[in-house]
Amino acid sequence: MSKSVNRVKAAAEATGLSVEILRMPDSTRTAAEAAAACGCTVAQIVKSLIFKGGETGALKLLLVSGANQVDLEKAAALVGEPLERADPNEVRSVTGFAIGGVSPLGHITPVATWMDESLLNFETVWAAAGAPNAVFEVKPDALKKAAGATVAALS
Ligand code: 5CA
Repeated sequence: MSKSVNRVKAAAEATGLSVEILRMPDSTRTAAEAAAACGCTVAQIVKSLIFKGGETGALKLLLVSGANQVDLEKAAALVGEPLERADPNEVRSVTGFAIGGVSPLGHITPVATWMDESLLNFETVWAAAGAPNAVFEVKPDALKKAAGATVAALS
């Protein structure tokens, strides 16, 4: 397993969450590809979207269902500053993950995290595990706890 995938596993285990990381034969880079590979609905895919605070410059992680778009006004109000899309190079240097494999867990630098409440409607969801073909299945409440996420309406 690659370093970044190992980091996801270690971060999960450090919070008491045991995850089985699957390396898929096909790409899981996008929510649609991940859903096809995992045999679940797109809505059960957790998008790990990195935004940048317009005032502080700090990166923020928003966990959103693959079926939903982030409502940036709602998210900015929760985060407390305007949000802009983060630059892929900065995403990689701060989280240690490339776009398409950004995981909710295991960032090199801690990133404040919010989770869309709609994800809690599912028995399980699937999230990226640090590579564009690596995923894990998890109960949404367990993901919330492991990621230290604040649950809110983000979409
Ligand atoms: N592995 C899947 C989920 S298991 C995954 O990572 N999906 S994702 O939605 O979280 O990651 C892709 C997201 O990266 C896209 O939805 C998009 O918001 C973002 N993205 C794609 N290209 C760029 C880019 N050039 N700059 C910043 N963000 C990007």
